[in-house]
Amino acid sequence: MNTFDPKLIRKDFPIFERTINGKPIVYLDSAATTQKPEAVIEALASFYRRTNANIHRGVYALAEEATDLYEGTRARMARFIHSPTSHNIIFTRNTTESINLVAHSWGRKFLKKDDEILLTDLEHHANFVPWYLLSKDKQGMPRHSVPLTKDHRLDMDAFKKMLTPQVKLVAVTGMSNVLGTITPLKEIIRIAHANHSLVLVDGAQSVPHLQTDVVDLDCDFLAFSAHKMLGPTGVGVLWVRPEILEQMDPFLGGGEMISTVQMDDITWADLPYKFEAGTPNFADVAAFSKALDYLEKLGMDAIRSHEKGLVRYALKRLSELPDIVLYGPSDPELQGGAISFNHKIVHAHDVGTILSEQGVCIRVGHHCAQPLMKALGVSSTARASFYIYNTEEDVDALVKALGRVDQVFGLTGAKRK
Ligand code: ALA
Repeated sequence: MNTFDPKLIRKDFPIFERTINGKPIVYLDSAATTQKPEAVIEALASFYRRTNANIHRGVYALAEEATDLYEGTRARMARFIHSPTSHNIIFTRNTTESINLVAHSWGRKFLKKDDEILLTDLEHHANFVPWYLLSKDKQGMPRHSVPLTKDHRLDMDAFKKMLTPQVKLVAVTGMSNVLGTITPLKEIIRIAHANHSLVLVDGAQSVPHLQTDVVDLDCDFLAFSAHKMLGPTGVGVLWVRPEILEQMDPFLGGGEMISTVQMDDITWADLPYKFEAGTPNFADVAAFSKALDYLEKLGMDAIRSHEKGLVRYALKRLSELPDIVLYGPSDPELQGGAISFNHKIVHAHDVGTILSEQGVCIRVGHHCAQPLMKALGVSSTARASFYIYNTEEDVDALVKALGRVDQVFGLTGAKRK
């Protein structure tokens, strides 16, 4: 595929062949999970049909083939995020588990009671709760949160002031799952490193949508999930700077992560296996490489450019609606493929339900980001999020369905005033 054409792309996604209540699916919830192309679905089915055997243990050909597919995805992933090495890429269940692994294996070992963790008001609970738990374990180790500017960007002046010498870790999202706000990661990491703070990036939303180069970024930890980037569910990724990973203690204990076990003497397996206890999700990891192939073939820059165009169009269309309040930077240069909004009169849950009747799938609620809801002064928002298969027609369908919300609530014409 040489030119980026979402209408052609859609043909690779079998789910768009079906209808709901006779209506085509307008899928605007890719920040929650993306749809899967035929190549990924087929790779998963084919793994079970033709290759299924447990990895790393068998000496027979089938097990070696399965192991090669699993390890092939690890190598493939290294290329995707421009990591010079792959032994520092760990497969987990999801972004949440990746961040918990860091809190447990690095945080518990290296952070002390008086150290501080700097978070931001944009964080998903996945990058909030593990640090809360760690702080409780460390007799109330302080955590602070960088506020937002009025236009819902990260307040970089506040960040610089809050980055005291006590801050040992900055844990920050690359892109807000609620507002789409893209954070200036390179600048944050440069400033944090000058302060001798490490940086964990929650890349759950940024890695699927933006070109990610761990060397250029210079982050210390990067966590993200396969299912938000065309891959199967149940696969998370954690990239750690090798010299840090080498010093970290195991997270889960069990089979596969040991070298030798005696009653009172255990030695750990080499990296990355020390951090992959038990039978991993090898079938889904094997299929994940087809998602990476698909994204790489399209090109991450082309994906970003497509989403920027969609966000620009959606912001324009939504801002023309009199009862819609938009949150986020409202600038496609600073905003990834997610837009949060509320109806001035109708609750987000009602909006979501009426949109669903029109075949439009959006997410409503607090989006696992309650500190952000508090900062915005709302309890919930409606969120439309985009990916490679979305078109301007999907945005038009969203706007039309919002018109239906007005109709249902009798808010058309003079009644609105
Ligand atoms: N974190 C996902 C979302 O924002 C589930 O929808």
